[in-house]
Amino acid sequence: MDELPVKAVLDRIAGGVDWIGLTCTTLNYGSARSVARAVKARFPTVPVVLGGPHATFTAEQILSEPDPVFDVVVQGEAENIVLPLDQAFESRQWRTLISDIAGVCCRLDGVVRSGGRTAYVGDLDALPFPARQLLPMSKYAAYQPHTPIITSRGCPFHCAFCSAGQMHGQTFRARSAENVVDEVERVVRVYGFSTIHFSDDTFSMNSRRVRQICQIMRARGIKCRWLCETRAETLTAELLQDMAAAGCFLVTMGVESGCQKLNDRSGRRSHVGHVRKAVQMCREAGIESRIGFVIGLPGETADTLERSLEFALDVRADHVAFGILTPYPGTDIARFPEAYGVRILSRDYDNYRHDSANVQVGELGPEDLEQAWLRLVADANILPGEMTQPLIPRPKAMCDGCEHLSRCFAA
Ligand code: B12
Repeated sequence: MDELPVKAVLDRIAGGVDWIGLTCTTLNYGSARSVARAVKARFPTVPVVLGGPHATFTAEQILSEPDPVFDVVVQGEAENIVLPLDQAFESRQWRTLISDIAGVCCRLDGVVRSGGRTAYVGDLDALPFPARQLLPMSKYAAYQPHTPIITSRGCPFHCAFCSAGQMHGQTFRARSAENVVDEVERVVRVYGFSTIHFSDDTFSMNSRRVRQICQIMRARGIKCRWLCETRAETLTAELLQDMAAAGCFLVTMGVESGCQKLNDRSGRRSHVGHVRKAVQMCREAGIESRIGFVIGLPGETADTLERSLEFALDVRADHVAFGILTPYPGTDIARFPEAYGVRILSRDYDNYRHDSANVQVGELGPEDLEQAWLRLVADANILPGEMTQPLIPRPKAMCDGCEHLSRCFAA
């Protein structure tokens, strides 16, 4: 949120640090690398560690780059590995000390060695809440009224375009309702946020837990609004009524394609009929709905694109979002593109953006997909009064010469 120029970051590091940790998704890997390069140039002996979903699936590739700027890549969840890493970095022999830790990928004697994956955190309630006190929270609160809270990890589904299950495992692990509401209460009462974004992949995977969360929020008289992301088939009319009574104002669900066959082919294991029903139930409960589509799923044709548009217009959700298929590392589409009839045109992650395509899907090339995206966005938007601004501002392209560390919102 500070949007610090790289120089300011370097000045902070000059205050003295033992090691540097960076996170990134695929889209901002380039920014993470630029920062790491600047750090290495000025502080060559400070170990620089990269983690996160992109790093987890491309660790060996990252450390094999010519002129590598990262010393270590952590593969998987980090909570149980940060302390051993920290202790090892106190020693000059840290490379040898860390090379046997599960989840550490590093270079030892010029050879890249991967220690596999970290163990998943078993008891999420045992983790402390995010250390918001270390961040300029008043700036976040001034920028937008909502803040994210993650209440679960792991996804039992295996959609070909998503890596969540591979990243956090296929077993759903959730924090208890009390623990979740404790964090909500702190965020509302201490930091003054009025809106919570439950950013879980599938917030209502366990409906009993969500009911408990709602009940405890009401019992404690917590005054806030909230939104969540989930799968349509996990919702019922009763659950949505409970959620509305506890402050839920928006539910986001994936449709992916209006053509069920495409969803089946991507292993989506959810029916478009569920979404139609869930949107209706949301409306009856007084909750807005937002549905998301992926353009360019395996099997996509001009005809299936029309089906998605028809579905988007017909189902009458309050918000509609379209994204272009991106073969993120770790997804089945990135690993086995031929099996899905997809050709990946670039594995250079600097070319990956949320608004452009780098895949050929059957007859549809990147330009076809980009044009389809523009047309569907425009056509879906013409519904009078149905579309509103996205809740989270869309990042603009990095402005020329911009030194900001994250994608620039100011342009
Ligand atoms: C909340 C969320 C968002 C939020 C905030 C993003 C953020 N940067 O935190 C918003 C809505 C802004 C967002 C946007 C996007 N997101 Co998003 N998002 C998520 C979501 C649902 C939860 C992230 C989270 O907090 N997870 C919980 C924590 C505990 O897990 P974690 O982040 O992986 O971190 C753990 C480890 O990775 C590791 N770790 C992470 N960083 C570091 C650093 C160090 C030094 C170490 C040692 C370890 C380490 O330890 C952590 C604790 O265990 C994930 C899905 C998921 N279930 O993770 C997708 C996910 C991260 N998003 C994804 C994508 C694709 C996007 C977008 C590109 C979507 C789009 N088309 O615009 C944008 C990109 C934004 C950007 N520029 O980075 C993908 C990333 C895939 C990839 N290879 O990059 C994911 C994995 C979803 C998916 N199913 O594929 N997203």
